[in-house]
Amino acid sequence: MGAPARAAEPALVSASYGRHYLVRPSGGGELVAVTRGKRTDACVGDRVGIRRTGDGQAVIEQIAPRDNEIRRTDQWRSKLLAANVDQVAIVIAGDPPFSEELLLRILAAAAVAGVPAALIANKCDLAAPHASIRARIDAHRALGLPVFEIAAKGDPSQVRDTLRDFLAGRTTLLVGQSGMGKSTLVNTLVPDADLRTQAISTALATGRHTTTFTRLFDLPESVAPDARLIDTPGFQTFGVAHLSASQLAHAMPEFAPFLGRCRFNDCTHRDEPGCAVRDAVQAGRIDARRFQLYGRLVDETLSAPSRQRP
Ligand SMILES: Nc1nc2c(ncn2[C@@H]2O[C@H](COP(=O)(O)OP(=O)(O)OP(=O)(O)O)[C@@H](O)[C@H]2O)c(=O)[nH]1
Ligand SMILES: [Mg+2]
Ligand SMILES: [Zn+2]
Repeated sequence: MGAPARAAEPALVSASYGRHYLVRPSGGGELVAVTRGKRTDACVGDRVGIRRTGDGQAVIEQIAPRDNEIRRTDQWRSKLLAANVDQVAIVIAGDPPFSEELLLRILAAAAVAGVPAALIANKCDLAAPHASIRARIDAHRALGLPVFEIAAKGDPSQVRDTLRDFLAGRTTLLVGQSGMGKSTLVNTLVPDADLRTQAISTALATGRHTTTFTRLFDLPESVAPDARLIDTPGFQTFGVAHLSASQLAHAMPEFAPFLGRCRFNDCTHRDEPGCAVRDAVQAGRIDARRFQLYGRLVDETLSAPSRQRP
């Protein structure tokens, strides 16, 4: 009989860059870690069991079942953004202009994951660009989405006052296109984030300005109690091929009154006759542009080569 295997040490994944991770053992500190063998499916927010190796590093041995996970699926590849989050904050801005379609894609992924979403409309100090997205901000408010308007580069105390209640007691995943100001916001809310970003850049051998790794930060108690923020790399695509047509339809809040009223039970609300959703679009009760975007997402999901389900 061999010696009994030592129980894995509990830890939280606090950063990921490719196959490299940082983990926080429950006893404190932070270690560089890798997954065992070819496993690459750990992500920030995962509760894991680790084994320390001699060189002050660690191997991730187990991943605990997740409460939720946010993922995107581009053509062939599925990518986990984070797990076990309480909410998703999508950062948008007028300059560079945010994409309505990308926003809808993230909202759908969050809705299907069962994670509440909110919008952070950043760079409100840029008067003309901000005015150019005003109508779209209001449209999302009208759909029931919380929206916070801030200037992450502006007065830090104003940013804190606007976001404190929203962030307190929760783990918030920051997502959005590149250049919207996610990292700037983190730096405003977490005074030593810049330093810690540099430290991890060295540890994980990167050094670019645009964010290349996903990173969890604890907010100082004075900014928001018991709050964590996860900064992520910006993206230019956000595939939703892992979602079904029905999941996508349920992710559209304005479809809700019409779902279940179509002639066919499995209506995808594309070309089917007797579609209550399309009737609602024609009657002006659903925004035609949003419906058109929905159609593109459904086409993508129906033509996905091998639909991967989490
Ligand atoms: N005027 C203005 N500029 C801002 C504001 N917030 C961020 N910026 C600028 O926008 C640019 C992009 O900011 P980042 O914080 O790097 O954006 P990001 O979303 O983290 O980008 P990625 O890491 O590439 O995803 C930088 O030049 C910031 O200085 C703001 O509130 N007002
Ligand atoms: Mg960034
Ligand atoms: Zn229908």
